Amino acid sequence: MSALRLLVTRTMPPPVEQRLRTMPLEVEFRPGPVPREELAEALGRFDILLPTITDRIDSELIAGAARTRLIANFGAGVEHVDLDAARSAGIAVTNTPDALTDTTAELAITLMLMAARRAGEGERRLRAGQWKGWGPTAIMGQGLSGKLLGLVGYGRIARATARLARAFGMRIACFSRSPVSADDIETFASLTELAEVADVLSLHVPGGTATRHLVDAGLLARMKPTAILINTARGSVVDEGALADALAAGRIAAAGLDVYEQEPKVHPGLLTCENAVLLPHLGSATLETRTAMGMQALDNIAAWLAGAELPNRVA
Ligand code: 8YV
Repeated sequence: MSALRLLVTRTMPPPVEQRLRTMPLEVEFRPGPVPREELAEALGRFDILLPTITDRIDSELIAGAARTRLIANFGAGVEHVDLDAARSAGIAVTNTPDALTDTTAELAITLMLMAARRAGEGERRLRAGQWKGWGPTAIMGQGLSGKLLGLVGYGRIARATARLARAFGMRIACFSRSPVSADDIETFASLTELAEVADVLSLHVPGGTATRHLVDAGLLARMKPTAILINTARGSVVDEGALADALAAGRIAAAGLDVYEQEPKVHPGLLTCENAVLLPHLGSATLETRTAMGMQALDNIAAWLAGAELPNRVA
């Protein structure tokens, strides 16, 4: 019997590639994003795909998937894969939910601190030779201690963010469909009510149609003028044009973003806002975490090869 074939669509951390080479598979490694036509063709040639967020596997591609039976996604978010279409086609889909929890929460806190303390703006000024020296009123930001962190969603990353935020003396509130177990977290029945009182509003919901533009001009208008918006979830959750307008007009104080609606494009209005901290989707970008994510994807593949239950099955 010929070996099962696996396509890895991006370069993986070395330990992940090393382990892959020991698995009973014929593996093809691709260095960069795989163009759509090649991805379509791959679904007819490979039994297993190990894709990332940059590979959009929609219902049209899945309809033509003659060979693929497992999509072992490298990453927690899977809105780039049409899960319903995969289910109907009998293709299993897994993700890597636990590996990146703390790392992404750390990045949410990084963005909060940078936005609150105007760190990016200060650094840009210094590098441009425009720092004229210390002054009692120079580049004044705001502190986090005692402020209210409003979590939108209460999954793993939101809970990890809350844990870190407590160390900064923040109070925590939440709007979530799932029950909130912590005694010190006030829950709100509506997102608008939470947005009205939060000093920092941090997004932790999945992407996709259900959450598209949850943060729009209407919601931004309800936020405090001193509030900070943090997005480490998915770009589609925020209407970027509306956010750029709100930041430029000072309707909210600042935003810290790691994800964008059309990555790697960033709304031009955001690029000119000094009060926007803009990071290039670094949420899970540490060597340890990217390695752990790869290993978790391989654990799912190993389970599938063994005919066992898939540890992180999402479809
Ligand atoms: C990943 C992420 O790096 O896992 C996620 O959902 O957003 C990122 O941190 C990316 O998805 C890799 O596919």
